[in-house]
Amino acid sequence: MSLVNIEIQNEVGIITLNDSNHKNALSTPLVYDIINAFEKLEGECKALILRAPKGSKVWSAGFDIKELPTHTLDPLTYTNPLRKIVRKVLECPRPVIAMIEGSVWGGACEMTFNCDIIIATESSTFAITPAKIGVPYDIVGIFNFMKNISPSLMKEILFTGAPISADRALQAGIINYVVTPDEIEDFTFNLINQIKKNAPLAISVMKEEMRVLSEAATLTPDDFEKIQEGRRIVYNSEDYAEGVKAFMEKRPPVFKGR
Ligand code: YXS
Repeated sequence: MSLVNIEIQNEVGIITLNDSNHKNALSTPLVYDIINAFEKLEGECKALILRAPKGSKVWSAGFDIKELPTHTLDPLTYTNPLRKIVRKVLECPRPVIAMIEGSVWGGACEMTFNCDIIIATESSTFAITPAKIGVPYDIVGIFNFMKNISPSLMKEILFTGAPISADRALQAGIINYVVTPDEIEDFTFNLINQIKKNAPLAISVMKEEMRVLSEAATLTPDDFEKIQEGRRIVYNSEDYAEGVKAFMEKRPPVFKGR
């Protein structure tokens, strides 16, 4: 049974994350169901909406912490499901609109912030929590966040792990609109109706141009190796093991800096 609901309304594909038992945590099965939904819809729809069920308190709890590998394994490699779904969103030839209700956590923020347009309700919040769990977020993920978020705000969000409000995200230009829960569906479709009147091929190529240009970053091999060495120290640290263990045991972690 799929963990997402798929429907098409007036040439718009709607993908609803529906694994409420796990707070829509981006587990491998859920991510692969989302990817399959993209592949089913992107050829026959003019835009896609990524959403949770109406009235959700938690849009997505982020990466499935229960899937975080333990010691000596990099938790966020190129083939990791989170990496795959973010690439799918970025490479989808159609506009992908994130329709947010509730709280968005960790890797789910990376997925939603890299959608093309983000519309959230007033009470939505966004939190990126690797520091709370001791996870060495990968350089691609940090790069993806920095496309939309200024360095100082990114550091505040990462270092505190505290949620920011939809209004704060709007002020910072991370998301496009904040509306009421009653408005969000009509508002989203009205925006998409404007897009649908325009040339899909031109939109598709401009989306790809922006993806390619936004990823045109220079990084020396030495710097890359230095960062990977630093990440190896983190995912081999006692703190990383403690962070995951504390989450499982539902208690605050005690980090010792080693
Ligand atoms: O105890 P049971 O078995 O019922 O399971 C609980 C939680 O363990 C589970 N759950 C998760 N399982 C795996 N991965 C998750 N991310 C996750 N979040 C929750 O769902 C069941 C219900 O959770 P509970 O009792 O806490 O529900 P709640 O309504 O009181 O609170 C919902 C949340 C989402 C506010 C709370 O569960 C929470 O704070 N979850 C962790 C959010 C988070 O920090 N996500 C980041 C995941 S790591 C990630 O995305 C990146 C790798 S990184 O860390 O680098 O950003």
